[in-house]
Amino acid sequence: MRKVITYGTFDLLHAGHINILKKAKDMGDFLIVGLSTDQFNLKKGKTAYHSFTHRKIILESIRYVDMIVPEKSWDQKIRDIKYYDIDAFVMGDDWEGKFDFLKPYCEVIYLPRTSGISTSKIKSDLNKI
Ligand code: C2G
Repeated sequence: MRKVITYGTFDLLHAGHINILKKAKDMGDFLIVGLSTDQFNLKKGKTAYHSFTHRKIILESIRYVDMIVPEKSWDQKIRDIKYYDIDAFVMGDDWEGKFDFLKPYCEVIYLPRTSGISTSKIKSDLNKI
């Protein structure tokens, strides 16, 4: 069984999130999502609208997602890849190159982001209403 992992906040879920989750799942048989905790988001300098609990409920309902684990720190990825026996790590290409240190442990794949949509764009557009 080919296992894929990806990480993110997945706040205010939109088509860009769904597209990468679908593409990541299509690269294997089992997709694990490392979902950023609210505490970790503070370290990422972002505050999600939905709590971790709600973002997890929403993500669990997506057909492409097989398992969700909390993302609590920047340095858990190697541990996760070994522990869950991951074959491929997938991220949007806004992260291009940032996770190449994972290459000794699994395939590292950066996929093109879906243009024209982002959680921050949703927030700023709503503020203009
Ligand atoms: N994404 C995308 N297209 C968009 C918006 C987001 O493909 N229009 C992808 C991102 O590239 C990322 C995933 O969707 O791979 C989740 O995006 P975020 O929730 O914004 O995640 P991020 O804050 O980038 O956190 O350790 C990694 C971090 O947790 C990633």
